[in-house]
Amino acid sequence: MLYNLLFPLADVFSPFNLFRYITFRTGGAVITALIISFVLGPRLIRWLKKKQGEGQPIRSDGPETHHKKKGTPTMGGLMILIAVTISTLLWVDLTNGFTWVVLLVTIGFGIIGFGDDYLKLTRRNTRGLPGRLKLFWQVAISVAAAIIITQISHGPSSTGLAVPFLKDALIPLGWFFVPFAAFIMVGSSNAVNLTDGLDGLAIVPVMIAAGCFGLIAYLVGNAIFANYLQILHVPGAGELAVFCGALVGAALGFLWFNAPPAMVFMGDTGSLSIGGALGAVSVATKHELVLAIIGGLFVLETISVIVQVASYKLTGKRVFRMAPLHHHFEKKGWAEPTVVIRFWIIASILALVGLSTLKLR
Ligand code: 57M
Repeated sequence: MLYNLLFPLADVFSPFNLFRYITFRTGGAVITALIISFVLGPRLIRWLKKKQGEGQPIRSDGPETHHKKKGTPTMGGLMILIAVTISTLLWVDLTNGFTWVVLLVTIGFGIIGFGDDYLKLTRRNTRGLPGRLKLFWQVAISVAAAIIITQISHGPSSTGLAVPFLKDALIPLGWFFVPFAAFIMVGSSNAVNLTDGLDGLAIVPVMIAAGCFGLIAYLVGNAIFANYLQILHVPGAGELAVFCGALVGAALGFLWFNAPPAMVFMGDTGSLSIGGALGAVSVATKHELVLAIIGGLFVLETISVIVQVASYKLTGKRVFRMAPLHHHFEKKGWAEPTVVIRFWIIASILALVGLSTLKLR
């Protein structure tokens, strides 16, 4: 909004010329979201504790170390959603279509997650919304977002799949791009959801991925940089750097309260929305497969569940002591912070590999 209001006045007051720069507005978005999180956090946590009484229902069959978490409030994702939305709308060019699509997915998935958390809290169980209902609405929102993205992207790239490490490799998917893109958004949403099972475990890899995709969006949206790096140029995608900046700031702010021992959990309100947001940004910037690398920790956690459930159903035997993967290491006796920090290290290494695809081609 500030861009739309102040940049046109740059002739009158030259410092307003700063608002033309995506880098400046991304920095503003990071700081604004961080401040909102710090100001809102304590108040929201007090309100959630008051409303939720016993807080997040803790499963009895989970790791013994989780039983002490009883009473921790959930739905802390509301702080992330509010900070990201306000900061993005304040600093982004409001005429940018990609931003509105990504906000549609972020808020839409957040509402689904809120419904799930609300039912868990009111019914005092860990079931929440029926899985099929959650999936239906996630698919509906993702398909709508995918169609809009193809409409606002231009040329053959709008329904093509870019392959990392290969220059000019664009696999034409035609209309199949829509279900593929929806799969990316729903998949990344649920992968972050599965990963969010230890204090700080999901939010830092989300922050790392958002930072990486902020850089990717900026480069993809800039014709000169895109040409130099021989990556697909997507006009208008650069504004998503502002959204990613807001997500980084909000995630950093949330981490202050989710650091071990967590004062609040983000809930499905947070995990479904920020996972879907990363998926939507990766689709808009034509870097879907790079998300699988940068968000590789989320992929590993999801694969561990698929392998565990398949093995148990087929052979009656478990591959891991418990899935997702972070619980396996808890069961091996690793302390929770040890698991979390080592998973952060893995996420950081995968992010560097993912960013290398910008140059190695
Ligand atoms: C999402 N939710 C956490 C919190 C967070 C198919 C199966 C793998 C599904 C999976 C499952 O239930 N996933 C749901 C994970 C839960 O966290 C809440 O959920 C939100 C995220 N969606 O924001 O509100 C618990 O995680 C802990 N937590 C923290 N700190 C945090 O910052 O300590 C979360 C955030 C919280 C808290 O204890 O209550 C979760 O783990 O449920 N199921 C599982 O993950 C279960 N695994 C399992 O059943 N494995 C089986 C089969 C099915 C694969 C097996 O290995 O044989 C484990 N989770 C729990 N108990 N809670 C193990 C059993």
